[in-house]
Amino acid sequence: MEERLDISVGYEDGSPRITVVGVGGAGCNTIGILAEKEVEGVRLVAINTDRYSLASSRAHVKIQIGESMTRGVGTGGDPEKGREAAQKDSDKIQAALEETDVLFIAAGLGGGTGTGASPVVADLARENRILTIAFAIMPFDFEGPQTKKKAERGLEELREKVDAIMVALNSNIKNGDLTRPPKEAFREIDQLLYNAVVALRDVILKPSDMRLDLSDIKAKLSGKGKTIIGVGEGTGENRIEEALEKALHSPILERNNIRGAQSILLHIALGPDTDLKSMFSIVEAVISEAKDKFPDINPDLKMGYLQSEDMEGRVRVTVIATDFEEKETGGTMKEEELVKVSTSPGPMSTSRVDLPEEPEVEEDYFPFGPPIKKNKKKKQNVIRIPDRTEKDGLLFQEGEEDEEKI
Ligand SMILES: Nc1nc2c(ncn2[C@@H]2O[C@H](COP(=O)(O)OP(=O)(O)OP(=O)(O)O)[C@@H](O)[C@H]2O)c(=O)[nH]1
Ligand SMILES: [Mg+2]
Repeated sequence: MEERLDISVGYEDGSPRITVVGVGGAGCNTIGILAEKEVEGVRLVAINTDRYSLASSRAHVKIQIGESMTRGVGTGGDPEKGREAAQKDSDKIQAALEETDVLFIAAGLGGGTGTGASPVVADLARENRILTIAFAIMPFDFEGPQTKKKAERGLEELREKVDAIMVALNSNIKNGDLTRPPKEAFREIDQLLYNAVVALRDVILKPSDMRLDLSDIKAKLSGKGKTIIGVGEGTGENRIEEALEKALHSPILERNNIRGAQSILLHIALGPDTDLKSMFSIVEAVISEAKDKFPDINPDLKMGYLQSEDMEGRVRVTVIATDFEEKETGGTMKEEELVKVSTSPGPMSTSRVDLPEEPEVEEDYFPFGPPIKKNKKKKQNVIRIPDRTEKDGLLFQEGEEDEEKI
């Protein structure tokens, strides 16, 4: 197999360097969305034992590992073989990581290559002091207890070796629209990785009016564990609720809210028609959600924003939430304290991040996993948007608050 190890490939001159590595079958498939959409300024690396999977990859750099052990056909679900294969070819992986500042490792867990080789990639990244974010995809329930066990072990190992981790659940695909073609549904998972990578790239690389840079990202993510990187875009009258809903409540991630997050990085892109008050209502909604059930925490939030003409009528919210407090100390906020936000995009939506509407499903529609409950009613997530800007000019003050329905 022809391997391209030109290490300058994929990056923009003089900018922080982002590398996305896909490991194993699922990892290589998932990074495909970045190649397909021709994301610039990001190096794509495909690592696999399976030469056939690599042949169809459009990554900038392709690395076949463990040829002598697997003869190019995968590990047959053996993580030990996956690990050994990566260790044997660690010099190639090391070369592909050279000069990287931020690394994403995408892998499906439960098989051999992704589960066994991705911790080796994480070790190499750590040795090179690269900020590393893992994007782990957990198997479907129907793949059985052995696969689940392998995946869980792999997840624990990976968690210890990376700075931050996003966990997507294949099983959650069935919470979406079941009448979609399967490829479209799986793409929703790929889209989460895409959103996270592009969000980080844009936050770091694109000029902003109030800018966040690589050191902000490092400070927020280094050694932080569970992470949510959410991006949402809204258009028209309800653009703020729509953008927040999409950024904060992914139906696919293991964690679909930012409650308890003590460290938040927020970037808001807006047009001249979105006013300061609206911008601050986004900040406060994010803080409110983090404090929901965790009234004692005081999230540390760093914000950047970009105002541009081409965002007229639109708002894009990027939230990177980490450092989750797990022990709840309070109840959920009362209904009347919350602004309800429908999960469906508004009629004018041209959003980049197309999350599905909550489907109407019948009990036995999906053939896998535990039976799905009837769900005729559209679920509503809630986001609290308090507003104190007019009253006392203090945005982050504790205490009583008005509420605004926008
Ligand atoms: N979302 C998504 N999940 C996938 C895809 N392919 C596989 N998976 C999931 O990822 C898990 C691991 O599968 P693979 O990535 O094919 O396995 P591998 O890492 O290549 O390991 P071996 O082939 O056993 O060496 C599976 O149990 C599936 O749950 C994919 O294209 N998309
Ligand atoms: Mg494979």
